[in-house]
Amino acid sequence: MKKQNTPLITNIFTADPSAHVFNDRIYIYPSHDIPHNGEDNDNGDEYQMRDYHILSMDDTSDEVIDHGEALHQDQVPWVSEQLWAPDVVYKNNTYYLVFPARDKEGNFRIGIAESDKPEGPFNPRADYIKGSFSIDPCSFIDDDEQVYIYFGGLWGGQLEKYRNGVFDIKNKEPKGDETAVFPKVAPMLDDMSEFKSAPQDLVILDESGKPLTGGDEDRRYFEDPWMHKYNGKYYFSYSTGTTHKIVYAVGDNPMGPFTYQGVVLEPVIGWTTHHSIVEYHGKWYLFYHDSEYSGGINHRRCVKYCELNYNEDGSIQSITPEYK
Ligand code: FUB
Repeated sequence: MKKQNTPLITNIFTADPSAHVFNDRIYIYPSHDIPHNGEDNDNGDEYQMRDYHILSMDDTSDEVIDHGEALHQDQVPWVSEQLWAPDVVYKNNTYYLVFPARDKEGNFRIGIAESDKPEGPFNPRADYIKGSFSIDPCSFIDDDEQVYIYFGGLWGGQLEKYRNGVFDIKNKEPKGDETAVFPKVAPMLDDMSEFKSAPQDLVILDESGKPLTGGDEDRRYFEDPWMHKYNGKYYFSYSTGTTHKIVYAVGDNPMGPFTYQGVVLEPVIGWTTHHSIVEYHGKWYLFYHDSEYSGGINHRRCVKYCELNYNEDGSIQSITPEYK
């Protein structure tokens, strides 16, 4: 396998890795950062991605394959700009690429593109998923084959502007003791055409059973949802945004509620942090990104990975990125 904690590829900048095992290989579905000299802002305007490249690797060599362009924004009728963090799910003998982008009105939506191969190319649907909004879709398939989409991101991702699925520019991020904005979850219909039911809050509780608050920036959800199962429990992990950590919560039901547990990954170089967790040949791995290779430029990120370990009680051993 490629050396851990080093960029998987450097021919292009990549971020937001969603890793899955298909056909005995690890496939990584990242965003493709475009270098430019524009300024960073809280709206995420610096993240100007226009296409997706799928990567793959296995444990027989240290080669990482860039499979080339798998989907471009010009192919997607409903998209105006910003192809952000994608994910993929395999069902119905089809690989469904689930991705966010701004629609023609400038609001983030979530679309689907299909392929019969894990690396694409992917054929996009003409319209986004009805009732979808915000960013960072994670598509999780449970043991009973039910697919769930988890999504949402604050600030540029517009999540705090929605209440019950309705956008209002006046809605603000909760502060102090106000209940936090939660990520959303929706089950998909079996044919993957639409949400089976309207997106609902994925509630995250503290150790005493109280919903996390907006002021609790070390623990409240910001963006980057990921779901995996370990020893029969559901692990929901995510970025805390302003405090730059990947943290996790555990639950017994994929629709929640979840109880906060601890830190998966301490802050990396760069403002954003984003991850996925995958099992391959009996070991668990964390895929993440940082801006070390570009000298700290927020929108020039590289995807990396490292091993992830559990304690006997099922808790995750926190990882601190090592920089020279
Ligand atoms: O890559 C653009 C955005 O940055 C993603 O949607 C967020 O998760 C953050 O990584």
